[in-house]
Amino acid sequence: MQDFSQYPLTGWYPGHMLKAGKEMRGILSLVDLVVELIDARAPLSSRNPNLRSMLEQRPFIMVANKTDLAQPAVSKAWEAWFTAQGERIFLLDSRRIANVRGLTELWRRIVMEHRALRGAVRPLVRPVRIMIAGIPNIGKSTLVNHLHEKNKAQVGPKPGVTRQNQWISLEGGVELLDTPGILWPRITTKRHELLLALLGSLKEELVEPSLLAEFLWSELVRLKAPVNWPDLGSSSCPTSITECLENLARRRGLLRSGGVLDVERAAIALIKDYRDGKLGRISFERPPSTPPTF
Ligand SMILES: Nc1nc2c(ncn2[C@@H]2O[C@H](COP(=O)(O)OP(=O)(O)OP(=O)(O)O)[C@@H](O)[C@H]2O)c(=O)[nH]1
Ligand SMILES: [Mg+2]
Repeated sequence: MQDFSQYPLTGWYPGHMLKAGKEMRGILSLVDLVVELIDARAPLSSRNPNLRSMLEQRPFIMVANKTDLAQPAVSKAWEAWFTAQGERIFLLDSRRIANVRGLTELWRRIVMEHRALRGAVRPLVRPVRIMIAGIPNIGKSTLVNHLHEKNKAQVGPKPGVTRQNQWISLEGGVELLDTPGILWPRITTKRHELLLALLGSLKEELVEPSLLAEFLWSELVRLKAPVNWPDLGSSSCPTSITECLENLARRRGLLRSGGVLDVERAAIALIKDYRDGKLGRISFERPPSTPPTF
């Protein structure tokens, strides 16, 4: 595995996340269920390590989102792995409405079961309150909008779109709380940070496209991902990032003045192709003891 530890960490943890994290602690006492969205492509790296300690006995479910960008067999293996650890997990492509149906009913049921277990005798007369949490750009607001026919939450392909908590009432006695995406104060390895950047959860300007493209290429090599290399101008998996970007620049006609290959633009194009799903479905993490499936 290529070593990226020589690059400094960005340490991105802006004020609005600190504030949102504090608010989340306060609001948790008001909610009946916490739903954490994680990224199906990297379920461990996209979990907030601090969230569990804040829950205080509140029921909790993970939703592995963006499954359309992950390898289905790996996502299934993750589902089995988390379930074996006693965690509740649901696989989701939150842009597809059919997959979302039934989700709130499941959540309601979990809340009712939890209340029954804790000896609640009276039925809940107020709406069930559900907090949707997770890292930036993971799809929280997209999911909330699918559950609410009027698309109330603002969404966008960059981190930090939602800046404030927003309660959204659904039919059937459910209130959803859309929250701003938050990271945690200390991400300790550059690899972890680059992975979050690739998933789109780090502010775009913080990581040079050339470095992010190199990280992506090194992951494609590590995972032996079945990329259609000829589409990117290489006959097979290139042996260096330079070769990869030069071939891509040549293929796409990305030139600077004087006919020099524009590898900077090629880096941006490679990242975009990946994020648009054009390099195929790639899972960056596999459950421990699961053999690679490529
Ligand atoms: N491929 C794919 N894209 C998705 C999915 N869900 C959401 N997206 C896209 O991810 C981007 C971010 O979605 P948002 O719903 O704004 O994410 P968020 O978690 O609310 O982000 P913040 O408000 O910044 O924390 C958008 O471009 C969505 O279209 C999914 O299941 N698959
Ligand atoms: Mg949002």
